[in-house]
Amino acid sequence: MGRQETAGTARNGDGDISVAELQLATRNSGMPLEALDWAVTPVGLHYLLIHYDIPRVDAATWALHVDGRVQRPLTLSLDELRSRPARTVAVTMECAGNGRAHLEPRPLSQPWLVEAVGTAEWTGTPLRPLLEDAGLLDDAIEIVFTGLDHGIEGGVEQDYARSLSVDEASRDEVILAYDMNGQPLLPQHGFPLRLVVPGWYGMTNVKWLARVAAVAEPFAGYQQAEGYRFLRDPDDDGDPVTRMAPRALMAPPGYPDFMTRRRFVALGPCAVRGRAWSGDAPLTGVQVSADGGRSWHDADLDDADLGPYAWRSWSWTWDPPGPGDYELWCRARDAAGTEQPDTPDWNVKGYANNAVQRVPVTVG
Ligand SMILES: Nc1nc2c(c(=O)[nH]1)N[C@H]1C(S)=C(S)[C@@H](COP(=O)(O)O)O[C@H]1N2
Ligand SMILES: [Mo]
Repeated sequence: MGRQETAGTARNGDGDISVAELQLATRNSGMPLEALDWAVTPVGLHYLLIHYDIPRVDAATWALHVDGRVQRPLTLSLDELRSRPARTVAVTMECAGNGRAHLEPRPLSQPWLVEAVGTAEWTGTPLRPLLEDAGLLDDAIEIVFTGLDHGIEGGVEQDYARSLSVDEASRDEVILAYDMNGQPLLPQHGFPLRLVVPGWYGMTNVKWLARVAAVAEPFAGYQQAEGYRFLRDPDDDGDPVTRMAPRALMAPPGYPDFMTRRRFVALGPCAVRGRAWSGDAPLTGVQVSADGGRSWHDADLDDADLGPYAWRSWSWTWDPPGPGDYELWCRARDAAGTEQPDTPDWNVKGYANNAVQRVPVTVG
């Protein structure tokens, strides 16, 4: 590392990935795009994003504290949480930094291309009844969720923590999850307990949860007030990052070249498949282009089998006019009228870049 770099505070305009970025990229793995073939991502293929270190937690001594502006502070063991009413929700989770490495200049942080996504069946206990048992005081406006992991970011030493408004935290689908795809959470996914907020970008889903606290003031912690905001310039306050923008991804067809990952397919009709989601509004369509966005074709979109919070599969048959080099593009749109842009919308920290995926393919 030639110079000291701090994630999210510096920019790299020269196009080269630095050792500091590589160091993040080797810890935080993406979902290999061929795993789009699974409706529910096998746990080991789900993407990972860990800001600091993975805490080692002893479930026998761990407890969740529910306190702050409540009438009755609660302390719950993992067994007590598991004996409460349970709910399973299929959720597509995507890191807010997905797409960051395609931005120019590239914001310095985890350099995702498009692979920071996965879908899991999370089982846990709904949060709202727990807040009701604790009894929120009238002045409670937000709930702060704090993890056991600790580090320094933007010069601030902190426990990883995020907040939600009482209204958002009280939605039916918000759960405290202890199982992922029917198995106890793995250490890297937040064992023994994590928050799951369907529809929101990944940062909301606090792992290694230790404390749920009601507060009477807007939470001003780093991950709320400094991180995860859309900034046009570094001095901006910016709007908070919240729900996932629409995105379609394709499982690249054919087979890859090892180094470039360019795809090779035989001449003839080619099935192009993928999955698409939006955290803002229901999906209304997916389109594919094989000519650099000049013409678009409607893909078939499957039923929302996994429920409203998970991706849907799509497919389209491509009949290339002849041998040669092509680029396949895909894009999703949702009922809020949002469609993926051809080119990225740049912001200082590189969030929510949902520009269309481009897959180079050679037809032979
Ligand atoms: N405590 C804690 N929770 C966390 C994080 C973290 O670093 N610490 N990373 C967040 C981010 S940025 C993302 S994208 C998701 C990733 O969840 P996963 O690793 O299970 O896919 O967890 C979120 N929850
Ligand atoms: Mo993230």
